[in-house]
Amino acid sequence: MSVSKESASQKLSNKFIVIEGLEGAGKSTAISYIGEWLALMNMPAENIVYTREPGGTELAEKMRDIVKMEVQGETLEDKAELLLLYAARVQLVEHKIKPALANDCIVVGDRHNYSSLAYQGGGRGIDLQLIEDIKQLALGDFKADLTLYLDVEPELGLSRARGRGELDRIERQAIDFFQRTRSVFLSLVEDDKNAFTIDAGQTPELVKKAIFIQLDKWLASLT
Ligand code: T5A
Repeated sequence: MSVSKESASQKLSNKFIVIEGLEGAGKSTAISYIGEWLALMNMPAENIVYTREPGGTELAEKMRDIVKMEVQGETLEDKAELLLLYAARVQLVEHKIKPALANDCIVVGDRHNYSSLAYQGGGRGIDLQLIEDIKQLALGDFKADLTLYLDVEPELGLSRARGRGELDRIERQAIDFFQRTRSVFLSLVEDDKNAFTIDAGQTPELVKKAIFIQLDKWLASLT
């Protein structure tokens, strides 16, 4: 790579990287690889902030609990779910992500806005334009500098997620829910020059290699 490590860490300050993907795509695993790559770039550990969505602040974590919760005799309406996800996102962006970026940190997010378009738009079937309008109201033009989408067949992702423990309310949806979700993820990435697909059906070693290649390319493109 042609960028010196000193200038690499400067270039990476104030950047927001997001990992997206279906359940069991390997997002948590990929985030640990990003941490390794940032260390290779001499990014000080105290300048790296990790977030997850929904959640990441005290109030946003409470909203996450509601999104995941099952209550006897009452279902969470799809639009209520969507609004909770954006409420949690506003808390996270305003209280954690923006302050960290303003403080010269790099933020690495486990999911962000594309998850709502994919799951609530693709999976639940809520109009994508309506979601875009809510996004604009909630976050304005705020968005990730780089999105890495880990693409996996839903069956494979869910079998990995199952191996990790019991499935939650969203994870128990039928397979075609995840197929619709995946297809929105793929079309979002196709239309976004700052988003890239990583084949997450490969071995962890190959996924790591693909992520490093993509991060090196992205870094080289930063001015
Ligand atoms: N949601 C979220 C919405 O509906 N809308 C939104 O706007 C947002 C933000 C979040 C839920 O909320 C929904 C989506 C989700 O349903 P969560 O608990 O955060 O819930 O769930 P996930 O983000 O899906 O997290 P998972 O832990 O299920 O998936 P990961 O992080 O992608 O997977 P990971 O890294 O934990 O790996 C899972 C297992 O697979 C293995 C790992 O070792 C682990 O055991 N693995 C591999 N195995 C083989 N080959 C590889 N390449 C592997 N990579 C990982």
